[in-house]
Amino acid sequence: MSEPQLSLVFIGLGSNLEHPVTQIKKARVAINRLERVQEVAFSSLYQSSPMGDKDQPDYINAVMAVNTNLKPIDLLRRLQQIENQQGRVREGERWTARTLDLDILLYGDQHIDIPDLLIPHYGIADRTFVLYPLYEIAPKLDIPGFGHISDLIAKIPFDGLEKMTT
Ligand code: ROI
Repeated sequence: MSEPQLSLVFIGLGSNLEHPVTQIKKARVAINRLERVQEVAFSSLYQSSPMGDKDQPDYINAVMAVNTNLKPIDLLRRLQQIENQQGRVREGERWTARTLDLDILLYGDQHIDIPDLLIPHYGIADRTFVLYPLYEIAPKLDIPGFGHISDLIAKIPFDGLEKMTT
């Protein structure tokens, strides 16, 4: 049987616990070690104050582009394993601090709505800390159902987001 075709996939990375910059860099290495996943691009790191509960540390975020022929659900399970390896605790955790959050933002031009997985990611169009790093590595992107990334960027000020130099 032939392998499924390669898709270009964008992954959002976020951390605000246990040395967030190190968490993001470790996650990049771990994603690169996955079979059938190759890095295409990696954005700068961005620092921002938390969206949601304000009583938690600032976040570090980045976006990574990879080529993969893993099925979306298989990629999701592998990313969850990496989150768990990096000490993520999954209890009553919505909107609270985390060592590592890996979200599949886009999977080619596919629209996916299955349990555990909604793609494009629901926050893609209005989260500054997702949109700006995504724009940095894919300024010509068309986001299925949302439109061209430059139009989305134009609606969201680069507010409270700090591009890091290291
Ligand atoms: N806030 C910021 N700035 N960055 C995140 O990655 C992030 N992730 C989250 C919530 C708690 C919504 N807030 C965030 O899950």
